[in-house]
Amino acid sequence: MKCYVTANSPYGRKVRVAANETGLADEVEWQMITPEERTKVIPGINPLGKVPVAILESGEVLFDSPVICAYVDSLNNDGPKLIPQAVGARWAVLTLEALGDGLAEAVIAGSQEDQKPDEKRSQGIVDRQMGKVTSALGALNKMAGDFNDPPMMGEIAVACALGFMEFRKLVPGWRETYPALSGWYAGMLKRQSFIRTAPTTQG
Ligand SMILES: N[C@@H](CCC(=O)N[C@@H](CS)C(=O)NCC(=O)O)C(=O)O
Repeated sequence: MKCYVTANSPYGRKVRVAANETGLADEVEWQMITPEERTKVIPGINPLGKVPVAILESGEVLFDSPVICAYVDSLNNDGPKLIPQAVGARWAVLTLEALGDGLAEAVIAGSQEDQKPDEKRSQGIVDRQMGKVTSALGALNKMAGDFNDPPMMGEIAVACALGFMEFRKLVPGWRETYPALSGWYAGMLKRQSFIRTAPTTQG
């Protein structure tokens, strides 16, 4: 499988962490591209023009990150599953993944709007996205004590979103405001899968 990612995409990081956690990272041909290359190359593969996107040996194209992560997990027959089969646990894991992905989406939308020059920037959009970020952080702080250890797909998505939020410096002081969540996140950052995939450049 070939997988296109950018260095700092929280969604690309999810796939990279999932591949590391399942021991499959070396079996993926990673295509680390710049945002400029993404604009040129990816629309020919994914009509939405977004990464991550994977191309299987068969030529089949997979997107978006929940689909690629589920595919990676389906290849993992030896280690612990990132997405459980059991009905109750499965939907809880996938819903937490959606909350993590939604947090990342609000962080991206909020920071992109915030970076615009004053004459183009909408404070209403920034406030709306920041409202989602704050509400998600509050909910996650309450849930952190019950998170799976080792992490499953939900925890991985949440930690990737938090990593991107810190990288963009969007919520200064969040670690003090949400101590249960930040205590859990500090533990996640020690995992090899997160150390190996940390954001590196301003992309
Ligand atoms: N729901 C998608 C979101 C993917 C996404 O938004 N990727 C961003 C990078 S973080 C992207 O490629 N943006 C380029 C664009 O929107 O044109 C997923 O989970 O993979």
